[in-house]
Amino acid sequence: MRVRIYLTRDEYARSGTEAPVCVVIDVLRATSSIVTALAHGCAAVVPVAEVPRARALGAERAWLVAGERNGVKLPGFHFGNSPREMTSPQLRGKTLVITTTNGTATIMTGSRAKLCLVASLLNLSSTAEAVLAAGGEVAVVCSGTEGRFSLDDYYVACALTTLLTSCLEPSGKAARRARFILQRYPDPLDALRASAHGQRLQRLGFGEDLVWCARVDAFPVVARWNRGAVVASRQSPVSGTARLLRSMPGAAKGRAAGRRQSWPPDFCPALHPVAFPAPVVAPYCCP
Ligand code: 3SL
Ligand code: MG
Repeated sequence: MRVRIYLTRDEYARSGTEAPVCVVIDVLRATSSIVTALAHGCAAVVPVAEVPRARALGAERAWLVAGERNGVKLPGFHFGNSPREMTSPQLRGKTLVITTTNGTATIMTGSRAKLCLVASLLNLSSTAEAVLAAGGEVAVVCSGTEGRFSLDDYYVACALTTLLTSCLEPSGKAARRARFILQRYPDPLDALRASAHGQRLQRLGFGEDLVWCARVDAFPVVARWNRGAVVASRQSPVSGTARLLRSMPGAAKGRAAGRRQSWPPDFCPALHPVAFPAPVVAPYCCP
């Protein structure tokens, strides 16, 4: 397995990589919102880049519509882009169209890969398990903010790649950098709060969204692109890697009231013999 982190959508697009697996991250807030919606029974989430297109699809197909520009809900839309809105019973069994500043465009770019997964902290281990099951070359794509590096997305990319390679004793600069970031922010909420976009969201009054988005493994959902929409496949409760990853100290319990998580967990060599074909040695790199 080869894992490479792309710091922005443009960097990924320019690279021309043909990695068969692409994991898209916009933890604040598009991918967290999509994962939350799917975890609460939404049948499919259709990401679109443009506001008029979202509006038109909503009207033509009687789909629910969500989205933001500058962080704020768009006029006439059913929902903004707060993941906490995505628990609404209105979404159960329905299709939701969503347009956001960055995240939805990044998903569409990543959707050209054979397998495109939508990741957040909320579904971190589930995503890791799906990636391990797929194997091969993996592009982890951070949406970034306004075309630039964004700590919030990079933190999730580091957490994911560290999980993926934890049993492989990764060496090298990139792996060390990822571990450094996780050690610098043992609590994911601190990383989200420290990021420029996190600070902006807090100023806009969305501080509680950061708390929501920081809950590691709150939902056992694999969110994957399937013919024009993001859909969920729920994991079997007995599946190998996810169960092992979740059993790691502090990794899985989410953010219980007032309890600080210990993250990253101690990476345990016992993770090595998982239910998948022996993990292939992972050259591990990022720019
Ligand atoms: O850029 C995006 O896709 C959004 O998630 C940004 S915001 O958090 O809704 O402002
Ligand atoms: Mg973002």
